[in-house]
Amino acid sequence: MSEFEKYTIDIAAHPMLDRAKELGFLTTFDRAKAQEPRCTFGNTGICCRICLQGPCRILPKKPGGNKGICGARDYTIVARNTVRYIAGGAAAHSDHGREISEALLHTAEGHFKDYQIADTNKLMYVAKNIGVETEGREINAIAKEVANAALDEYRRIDENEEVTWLKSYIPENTLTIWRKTTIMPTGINLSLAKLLHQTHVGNDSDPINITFGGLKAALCDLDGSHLATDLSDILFGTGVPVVTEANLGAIKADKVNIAVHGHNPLLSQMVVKAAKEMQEEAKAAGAAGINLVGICCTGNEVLMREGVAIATNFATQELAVLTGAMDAMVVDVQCIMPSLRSVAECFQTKIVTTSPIMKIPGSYHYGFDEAHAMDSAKEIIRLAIDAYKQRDQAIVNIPNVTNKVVAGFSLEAMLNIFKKVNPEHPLRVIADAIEAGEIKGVAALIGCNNRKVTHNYNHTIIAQELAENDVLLLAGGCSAQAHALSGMMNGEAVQKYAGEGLKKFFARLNAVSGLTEDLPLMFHMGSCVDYSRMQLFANLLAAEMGLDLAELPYAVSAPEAMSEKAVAIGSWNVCCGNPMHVGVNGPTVGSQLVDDVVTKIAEDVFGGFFFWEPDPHKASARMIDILKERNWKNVMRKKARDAKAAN
Ligand code: BF8
Ligand code: SF4
Repeated sequence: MSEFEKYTIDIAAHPMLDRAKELGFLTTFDRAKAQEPRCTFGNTGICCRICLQGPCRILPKKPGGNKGICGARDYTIVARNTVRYIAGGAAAHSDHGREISEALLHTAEGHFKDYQIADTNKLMYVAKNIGVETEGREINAIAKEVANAALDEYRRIDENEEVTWLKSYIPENTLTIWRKTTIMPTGINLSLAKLLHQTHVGNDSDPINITFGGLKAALCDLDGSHLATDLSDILFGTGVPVVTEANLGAIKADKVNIAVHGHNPLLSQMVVKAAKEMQEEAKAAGAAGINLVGICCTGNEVLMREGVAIATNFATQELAVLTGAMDAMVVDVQCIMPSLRSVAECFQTKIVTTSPIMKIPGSYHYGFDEAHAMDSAKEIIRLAIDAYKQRDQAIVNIPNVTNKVVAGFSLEAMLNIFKKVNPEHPLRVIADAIEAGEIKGVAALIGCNNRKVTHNYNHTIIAQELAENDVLLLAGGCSAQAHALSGMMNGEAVQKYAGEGLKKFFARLNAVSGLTEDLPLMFHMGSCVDYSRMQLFANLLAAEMGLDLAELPYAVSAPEAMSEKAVAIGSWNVCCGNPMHVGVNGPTVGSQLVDDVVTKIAEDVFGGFFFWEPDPHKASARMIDILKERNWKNVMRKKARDAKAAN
């Protein structure tokens, strides 16, 4: 038994934490310990640092202490802090989408020679959805117009207009609610700037108005994410089922190991391509070849499209370096720990930053130039080959842990499988299983790692208990990686964990899927940006079942939510009518009023709501109850309709 069991359930992580201890390197787990006990003000969101008079805390026992210096009450402070998380998250996701849009535009115009349009079917599908003419036009002309439509989402400032992507993909009933509550965004940049303005000192103090401003920003997150996924699929291809492996054992002692880490696939796709061409160079340096592994959502992107193995997820990124066999870690944006540089100093590992807005002091910075993408990727790989030559094989220590992963389930890939059963109405396959009671509904497992809880534990328990109770699972982000690392993303896991109904459901699909492997316990739909795939799935399933989104037996869980993006994602899920579990304290708990708005009132307005539940057993039980209740209501509604029709 490892002394680190409280830190993580990942058995590959334990020997690496032993190693860190020997080396005297303090990992993120040690640093989390150093932060305890947490400040209650900060932990509950009632500390305001919005102006230089702060920090102001809510101190009810002191005269005047129930307000900040400017007079802001707890509800204003909590609402402002929460929506500023959303603004940060939406900015990150949307800016990622903007970069992909620029890349598609330059590719279509012929300026980015190393990129091509990989999926013309997706291009046509997206073009038709957003109203771009396709008949008799050249591919590049269509791509250019689609890219410009995406860029218009950022440029638009006419408040009478609406963002295109949401308008094109979200069901009309939900759009009506968003319009009535004035949260339908005009343009992404405008909405985010307005929210920062709204929450400036001495501006809005109405917690409801602030919260709704935040929800508009959350919808910008969905809009920017959705177009990022669509345009990434067009540029790099839409995921198809792949079989690979996950965990630190995917790092190979005899190869030049390169980890791609971050979120944006523009560079990592090129690294994959370059690595294929440069195997001989690696061999000339004495290695058996080049081995790519993925971490965090860049890892998910190249897993989906290229079948690249997963090394690990957010919390354990430092441990990949501690193997001593990582020659380069190439990072782009988001969720990259600044501490990577200091752990890399113990080894030959080169940390290579590539974005002008993500640099780490002391690491290698290669300003990635999309106009010469292949050259940039090759230069980075050469750096890794050089590092390999300096590697001391005697100190390499790679845990012998890997698990089989079956992934790559874009919505298109899933529909292709369901079409084998029902070519006309693929989602009838799921609708029938729900209506027959074979499965209880669908749950999306999403989100990060958060050092406030044991790494990957809650993800795993919730997934196992939902599966045991016949809930069909979708997964993405670091949550999907948690399941991949622990061996739950393959057909064997269905036999081990699924209830009888879910087993039957999978058996029917396996009989016709045409895949070499059985379907896994959960459909890995990609990175966090790709959560729009899950929402699109929910939209289509609701349409197939004749339900509103808020009636669909669908629930979402982020057991270890951590980032600002997670707050934005959770919020748009609520706006879409989805019950949204979060396994750590919500940022609103410091104000009863704001907390009631997001956990109770939200349901009356949108049908979706947040609930905070740190206990994974209670969380899965509540999710199952919610699915059962939605099913029961749907049966009752149908009975009432049938009775009315009979009279
Ligand atoms: O975007 S799940 S820790 S890596 S924020 Fe970050 Fe969270 Fe991981 Fe992907 Ni998403
Ligand atoms: Fe204090 Fe008000 Fe400034 Fe916040 S905005 S730090 S509550 S004075």
